[in-house]
Amino acid sequence: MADIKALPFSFPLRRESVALIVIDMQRDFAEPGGFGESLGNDVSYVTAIVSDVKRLIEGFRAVGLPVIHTQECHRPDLSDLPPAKRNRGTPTLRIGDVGPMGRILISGEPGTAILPELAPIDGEIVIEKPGKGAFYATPLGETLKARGIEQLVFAGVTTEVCVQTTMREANDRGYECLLVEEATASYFPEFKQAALDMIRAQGGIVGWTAHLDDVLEAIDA
Ligand code: C5J
Repeated sequence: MADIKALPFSFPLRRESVALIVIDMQRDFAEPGGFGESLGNDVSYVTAIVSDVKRLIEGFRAVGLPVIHTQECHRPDLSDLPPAKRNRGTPTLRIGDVGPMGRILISGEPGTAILPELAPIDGEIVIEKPGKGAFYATPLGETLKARGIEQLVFAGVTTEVCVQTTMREANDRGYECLLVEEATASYFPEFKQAALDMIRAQGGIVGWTAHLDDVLEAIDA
């Protein structure tokens, strides 16, 4: 397995300790009528990356490397939803309300599900997370430790919110983090670009960024 061509410099890939983590590729963020659209967002930015996220997931599966999925969601009784999160902004639908795809961002509801094209397969870890970061109030840290995972390759949405928050959490916990440019999206292209730039600035202060083809080539080497 080769190093991955990346910015700000090559990523020192280690087969025995790497996993792909796909953040929140859920119907609620990608499909018309979901939570993302209720906040006034253009969801086509998210649907545009689905084929590249799929290529990345299939690349990891093909060489037997672990794939982890996250879902931003809450308990049906909303006991893990702080009022400050539920009441933020002026969305047409709030978390927990009934929308066209069931209750918004509630565990088990149709809209909360991962897009069918990217659905986890048997044996893959799925982490339900109530926050933007995937380490907060979840078993992710213990799960990674138990499997000896020390490097995380990131994909998913949105770049500057749940992806970047989780990368920062992971970076502070000692993980080496790499974000795949074509496999992440924001509802605001300029925010995606800014997040990529700030992650790899100052010698990779949060982590590395790389292109999809370079990641696929390295894991297959
Ligand atoms: C947001 C996410 N943006 N997955 N969630 O609310 O980035």
